[in-house]
Amino acid sequence: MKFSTLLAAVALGVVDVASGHYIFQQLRVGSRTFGVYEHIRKNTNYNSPVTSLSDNDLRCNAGGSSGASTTVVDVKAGDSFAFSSDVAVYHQGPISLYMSKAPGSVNDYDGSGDWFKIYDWGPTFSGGQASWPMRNSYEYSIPKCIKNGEYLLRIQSLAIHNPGGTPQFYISCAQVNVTGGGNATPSPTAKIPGAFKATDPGYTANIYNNFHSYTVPGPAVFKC
Ligand SMILES: *[C@@H]1O[C@H](CO)[C@@H](O)[C@H](O)[C@H]1NC(C)=O
Ligand SMILES: [Cu+2]
Repeated sequence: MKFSTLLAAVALGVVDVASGHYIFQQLRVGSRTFGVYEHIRKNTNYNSPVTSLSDNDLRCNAGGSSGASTTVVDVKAGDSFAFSSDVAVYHQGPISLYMSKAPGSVNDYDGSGDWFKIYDWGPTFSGGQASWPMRNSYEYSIPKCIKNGEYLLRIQSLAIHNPGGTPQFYISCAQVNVTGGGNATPSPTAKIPGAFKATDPGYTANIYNNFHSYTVPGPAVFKC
């Protein structure tokens, strides 16, 4: 690539300049902000994405198949929480939040069970322009109606800034112990991997060309 072409590509965000990207590394629950990787499974791939749609690392990132590196935090159903990243998210694409109930202790849970989605941040279209929710912190609340118990709480940034290239998944999982919940059985659910397909319109979208609508990949959001 000629240097001038490279500069143009960098300006458009088409090329990743550094090998580094970003990682969700900090959790807040209510007014309590925890330390880096406190209650979040520590990944082993620095701040790199997962790019294979069939890899178990899509669940909780590379190195995140167990909770050996961290601990569990009590959360009340309805509590607000937030995931923060080391640097603000700077790749365009949707951000989603998922949960999966551990069959026993969440520390030992590999995320192979059912996942339900609790929230999506997609693009906003205005005046022919799409804007994406790219920021440092993503806040939502634990659904009030879900059952008490231990869960993985997962955030995913699906980076589709490079149309034609392989989309990138930036993922972290927190370990939470829900109290004060209800009796709901969340649906729809999906397995990870499996929830995201190479043919999903939200996976293949070209955000720079005739981009007027967008469907976030994965199951529909569960609402209490
Ligand atoms: C989860 O909360 C329940 C209810 O307070 C408690 O009995 C249990 O020990 C907690 N589990 C963990 C792993 O903290
Ligand atoms: Cu990147």
